[in-house]
This record gives sequence, C-alpha cells and structure tokens, in this order.
Amino acid sequence: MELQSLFLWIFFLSGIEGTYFHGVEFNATQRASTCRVGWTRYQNSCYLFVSQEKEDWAEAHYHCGVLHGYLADILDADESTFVKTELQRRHASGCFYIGATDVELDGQWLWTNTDDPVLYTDWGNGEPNGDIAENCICLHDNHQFRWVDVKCNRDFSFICKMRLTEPGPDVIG
Ligand SMILES: [Ca+2]
Ligand SMILES: [Ca+2]
Repeated sequence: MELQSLFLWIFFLSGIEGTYFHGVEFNATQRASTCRVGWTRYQNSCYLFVSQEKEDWAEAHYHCGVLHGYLADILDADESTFVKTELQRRHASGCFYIGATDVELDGQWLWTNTDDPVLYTDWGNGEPNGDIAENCICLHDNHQFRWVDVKCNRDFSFICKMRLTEPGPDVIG
C-alpha cells in the first residue's frame, strides 16, 4: 500500500465509531481495573494476542482501536520479555505486528498511539533491513519473537494493548 493511501485510510477508519465488533458490545467509557476475558495482564496493562485472523498493519491498528485498545507498544526489556514469553507459551507462529512505524521518515520509528520515538528496541539479527520498503514491525518466530521490519501490507497476527484505568488486584468476579 502506498504511504499516502495508508495514512488516508487510517484517517478514514479513525473517523468510524466502533461500538460493536464481532457482535460484542463494549462501553467506551468503562473504567477497568481488571483485564477483559481473553486479555492477559502485565503490570498496569492488558494484552490481546490475535492470531486467528491475519491482517495488514492498518487493519490491525484499526482492529485494536475498535476494542478500545491500541496496537501494542513495547517500552522496555521487561515488557519485551513478557511478550516474547507469552508468545512462546502459546506456541505462537509467524509474525505479530506491534504499533511502531517509520513510514513518515525512514529510520525514525514512532509509536503510533503516542507519537513517541521508539527508544527501547529488540531487533532480530540483521534487522531492520528494509529501508523505505519495510515500515512496520512484527515479532517473528524465526527470530525468537524479536523485532523485524516488514512491509506494512502483509497480513500477520498482531498484539493489542490496553492500559488499566484503575489499577487494582487482578480479581475475577
Ligand atoms: Ca523503513
Ligand atoms: Ca526486515
């Protein structure tokens, strides 16, 4: 997908108000202190590992937004270890998109949910190597789920993240 059309599409999708997804209703104003069913808690955030359906980066970005999360950022080594451990525990395969892109300026990776520069990185050997052709990041099983840059129009699994608004004990019921 062309750079401009990618961003026009994201702009278009961001204008759609999604209150329903796959028949499940979510309350946008809900304040959560525990993770929803299917999401996994780490620190003060919840993570959803979506591997049933493969989507390109823009679709994955939109999909996480509909779920009131965002395409995950990974901000330090501890969080990276958590995510990689989860993927291995689930016997995941293939590649999982996260929320960084260098589509605006090659080599300057930004987390799209905050526009913050990507400070912590966990690149696989020889990565990133795609220059202007590869502007999205996924965690690849061939690299023990370290990061590789890939073409944003490829269909992959992805990881959504949601911060808990009211941190509390992870108690069900
Ligand atoms: Ca690039
Ligand atoms: Ca690459």
